[in-house]
Amino acid sequence: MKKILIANRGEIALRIMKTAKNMGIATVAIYSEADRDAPHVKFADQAVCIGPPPSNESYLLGNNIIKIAKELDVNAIHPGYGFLSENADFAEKVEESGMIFIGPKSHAIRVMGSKLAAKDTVKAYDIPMVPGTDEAITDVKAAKNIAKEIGFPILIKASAGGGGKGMRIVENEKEFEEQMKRAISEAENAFGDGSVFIEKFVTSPRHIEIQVLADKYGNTVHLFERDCSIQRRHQKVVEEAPSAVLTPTLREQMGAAAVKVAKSCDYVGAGTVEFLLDENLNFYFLEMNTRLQVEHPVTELITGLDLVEQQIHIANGQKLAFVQEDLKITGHAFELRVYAEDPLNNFMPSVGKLEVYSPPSAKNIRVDDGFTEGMQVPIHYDPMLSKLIVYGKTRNEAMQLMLEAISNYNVEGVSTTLPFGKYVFKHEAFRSGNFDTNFVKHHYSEEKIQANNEEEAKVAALIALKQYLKDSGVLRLPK
Ligand code: MV4
Repeated sequence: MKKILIANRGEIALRIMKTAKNMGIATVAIYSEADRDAPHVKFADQAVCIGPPPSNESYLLGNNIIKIAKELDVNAIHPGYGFLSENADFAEKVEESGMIFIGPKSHAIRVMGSKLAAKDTVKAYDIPMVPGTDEAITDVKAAKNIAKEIGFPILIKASAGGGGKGMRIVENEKEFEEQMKRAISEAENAFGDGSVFIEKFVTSPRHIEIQVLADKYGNTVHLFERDCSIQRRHQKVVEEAPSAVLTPTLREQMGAAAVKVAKSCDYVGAGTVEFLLDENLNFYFLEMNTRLQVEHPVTELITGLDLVEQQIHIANGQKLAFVQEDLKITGHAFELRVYAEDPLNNFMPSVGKLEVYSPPSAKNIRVDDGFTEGMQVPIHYDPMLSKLIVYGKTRNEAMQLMLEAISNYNVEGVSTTLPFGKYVFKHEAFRSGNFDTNFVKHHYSEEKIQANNEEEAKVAALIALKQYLKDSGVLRLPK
């Protein structure tokens, strides 16, 4: 592999290019008109403008991207996350064009892109699943009877959904038919596929996902878990590895289950198997994400592996250089997603110019970003500014470092979710490890952040006053 094209933008494009450069592989960036001055464009060996700012006129135009790649003698395309990363047709076309798609085969993408096909595929592998139906519901009456058997609340999920899209909670029997009809028509409209199924609603789960790596020769390992329970409206906010609640035995069981899920669809490359973990530490398979994920850095820090390097080796046809027993967890890592959003105004996107942009820089702090001072935050894409990632020997040490890193992160010109992150990392429920996916709903309000800020403003004012009184000689403290 001599040259790869990165079919993405922002921090992940830059992240992938850095590894490629380290490996001596040339890089091609693509960019929309909104991203002319973006770091990923400057960092690449070559860069091609592919169209106007809207994604569906630029980053989502697979055929155009493939054409450009061919013209530039590109050997492989890395899709990053989002955009075309889980588009089976795109993966197929890349390979038909004689290039390598850095990711799994289209078969795995297709199967895991359908929740029902995924359930069907893993069926023979003895993977624990939430009680529910495993076929699309056609008969609402029959489905209601099943729901009664399972017990309310139940969750209606769209087969073509994922990441929380197309889900509906039904609290009781009375609502069932109405909600079911709505769910089907919504799925039809959103995904062009009205297939829905039901599951028992696990009310206070943790969201645990297992990173897997598989080469082309049937060797598959897991790289332990990430706990992604701190979410806001299905948007992950904080991720950590390892989880504060997994025992070594449970870790081994979930890891083994994840490897089986990967094998069930002949998975190749880096992938993630999502599970729910209930209060009694029962785990259930949810879905598999067939891409490199946003939160992959926490896994890199605790395993010492570069996941992009692994993806490239695998895509190149190399055998995994290690077996499961070679892998171990060292230390603890957190990732905080920093968004250009206002946590004091319902997380409204806060676009504008980064008048000041100064991320922290110190040992065991990693900032994956795609911005520099003076840049405009574009309105056309995800408003994530960066990922603030820290590493420590212990969970406590890493939490402490995160708080320091947040304090040393200066952004002016746009609002950011940094104060929200600070609130999380100071919260007792989070610090103790005693939290689930309802953390934000239960513990967060704008007033609380405001109170946090005011408390700090008071302390800062008192310190300034004391200094002033000292300097002016009014206050003399005994030695
Ligand atoms: C669930 C669930 C509870 N019970 N399934 C969310 C993302 C998608 N991958 C699956 N998700 C969930 N599936 C059952 N049977 C809880 C979640 C879930 C969630 C649900 C509502 C509100 C916030 C949530 C955060 C994480 C996971």
